[in-house]
Amino acid sequence: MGFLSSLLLLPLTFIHLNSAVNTPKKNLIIDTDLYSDVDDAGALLLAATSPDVNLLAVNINTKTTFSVLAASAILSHYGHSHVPIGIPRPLTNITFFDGWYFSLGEYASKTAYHFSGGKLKWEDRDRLEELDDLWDPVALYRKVLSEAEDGSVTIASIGFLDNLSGLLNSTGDKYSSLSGPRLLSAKVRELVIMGGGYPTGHSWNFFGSSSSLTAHVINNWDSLVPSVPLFYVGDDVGKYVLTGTPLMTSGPDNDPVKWAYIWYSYYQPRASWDPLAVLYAVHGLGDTFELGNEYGYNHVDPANGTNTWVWEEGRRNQFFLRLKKRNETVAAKVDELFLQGSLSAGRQGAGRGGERLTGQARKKDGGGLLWWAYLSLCTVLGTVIVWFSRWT
Ligand SMILES: *[C@@H]1O[C@H](CO)[C@@H](O)[C@H](O)[C@H]1NC(C)=O
Ligand SMILES: *[C@@H]1O[C@H](CO)[C@@H](O)[C@H](O)[C@H]1NC(C)=O
Ligand SMILES: *[C@@H]1O[C@H](CO)[C@@H](O)[C@H](O)[C@H]1NC(C)=O
Ligand SMILES: *[C@@H]1O[C@H](CO)[C@@H](O)[C@H](O)[C@H]1NC(C)=O
Ligand SMILES: CC(=O)N[C@H]1CO[C@H](CO)[C@@H](O)[C@@H]1O
Repeated sequence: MGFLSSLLLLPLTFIHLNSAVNTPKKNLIIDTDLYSDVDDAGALLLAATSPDVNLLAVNINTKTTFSVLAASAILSHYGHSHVPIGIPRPLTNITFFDGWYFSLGEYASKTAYHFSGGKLKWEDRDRLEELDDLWDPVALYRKVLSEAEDGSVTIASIGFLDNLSGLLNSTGDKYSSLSGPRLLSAKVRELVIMGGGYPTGHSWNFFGSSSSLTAHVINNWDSLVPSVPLFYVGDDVGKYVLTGTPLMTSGPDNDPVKWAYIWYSYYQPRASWDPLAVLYAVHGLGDTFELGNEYGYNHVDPANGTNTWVWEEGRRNQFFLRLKKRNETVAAKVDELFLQGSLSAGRQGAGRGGERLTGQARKKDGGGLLWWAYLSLCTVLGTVIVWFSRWT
């Protein structure tokens, strides 16, 4: 009876979580390389569907048209068409090709095409740079930060750090008279960075675009923005937390992130580097993470992006995270949030995307139907149990 009743209560818990309206929302800005790995799409799903998040902006740190369009499509599907998007210029038409394993697919252009939506649409792809709705990342950071309440913003950097370097170098403009570092000091409560290895590592997010810009941000942070703590989610944290299977097999057919995972990984689960960084940015340590250090700071080699922890007792502004639970336990939690988020979009009536998918592709799975069958079964069984307990 214990198992049966908890199975029946599960949907009620979901409904309860989704209707919690009184929790103060966390102001979040995401800086993402939504392009080469699909975990950025999973991270956007979490940020866009968490009831605890007020998503202020999404900055892209690759330069391709498809990243912007995919971001717009994903945000629009989850009911966030209003969230502004920034990307550095000039844009390119480059698409990801897995020339390393020859096993991963490309998802950004497909997501952009099949789920086109929001302010930046597939039809506009040749004139994106002319649109007022497409921001320069540094200008967008400065506008959104200047409008936010003091000390209220969390920035989750889940890609390259080039835009943050630009923000640190920025000076007063029409949005704020403050320099980049002063604006950050006034408005930001923490910067969460996915990248690096701890105590030492060689990480794609640190060397993949510009090692020297990564070094500029990380090596100068404590002197430029001493009041804002840095939290690192290293490669090792998410590497063995494999997620995406329930989303791929049981998520609604009209969900762009479900398809992004399928197109990218062909139904194989994927490491959760970026989703875990967003999970920390939203919920803090909780029962999922613990701090790996009490003191010290990160140093990045500007020549090759290799990072090394320097154990200096006097420095207590930077921390790297470790998992507090087993990989499988954390994966189950992320998977539950993926599925819950993707189902919540369907319930809100958002997400009419995916019209361009062929009938054949859509027929592949009936996850949405299964879910409703499950809910109906719960209702019927629940009624039977209530009746039964009255008679005994
Ligand atoms: C991208 O491709 C489109 C055609 O689909 C072309 O019109 C546009 O000029 C290209 N943009 C760049 C930056 O190459
Ligand atoms: C910011 O300034 C530093 C020098 O202080 C420079 O090395 C770096 O390239 C600049 N960042 C950007 C994005 O231009
Ligand atoms: C990066 O450069 C440093 C200093 O030259 C060197 O010690 C380190 O081995 C290099 N790392 C890689 C991965 O090449
Ligand atoms: C996750 O899996 C890796 C590889 O098997 C292992 O080294 C690590 O200890 C595991 N971490 C946790 C928290 O279970
Ligand atoms: C990847 C990239 O080019 N980033 C840019 C972020 O924004 C600053 C300022 O707009 C540019 O200088 C960077 O090049």
